[in-house]
Amino acid sequence: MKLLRVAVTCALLATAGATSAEDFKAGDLVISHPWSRATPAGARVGAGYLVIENHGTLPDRLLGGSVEVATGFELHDIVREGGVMKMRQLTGIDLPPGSSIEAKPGGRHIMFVGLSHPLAAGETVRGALQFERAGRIEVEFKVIGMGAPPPGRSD
Ligand SMILES: [Cu+2]
Repeated sequence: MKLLRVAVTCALLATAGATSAEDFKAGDLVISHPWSRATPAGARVGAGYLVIENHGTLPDRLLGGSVEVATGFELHDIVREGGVMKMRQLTGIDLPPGSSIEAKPGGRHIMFVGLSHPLAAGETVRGALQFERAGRIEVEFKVIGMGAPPPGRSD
């Protein structure tokens, strides 16, 4: 029954989001549900989350990207250092053939550094991801409210 409930939830979400493209495809890569969270006034950084699947037979690698609302775009991981959780910048994220990676709160994520304005719920952040093999893929991050549940899968 759990599976059924998940399927129903997904159908509802899909209907609710029917007006905005949530999947971005290029070659063998599928990028699902890019999203971001609203930021408090004065915030200089925001975070981006998404799922990337590599359906191909060759490896690829996410190298970075850009967004219109910030001067910097960084890939981060969260690591424990002496009992303290810290963000660490990554030079890339590997996408082996057939793999799927998820950037999500508490784990790997994208950091928008030097925001030109605080991100507001309902806003769309336009940008692009840069891959080693697939090249540049344009995406849109949907900004949700500070307490809103993330879109897409939640496993
Ligand atoms: Cu970060």
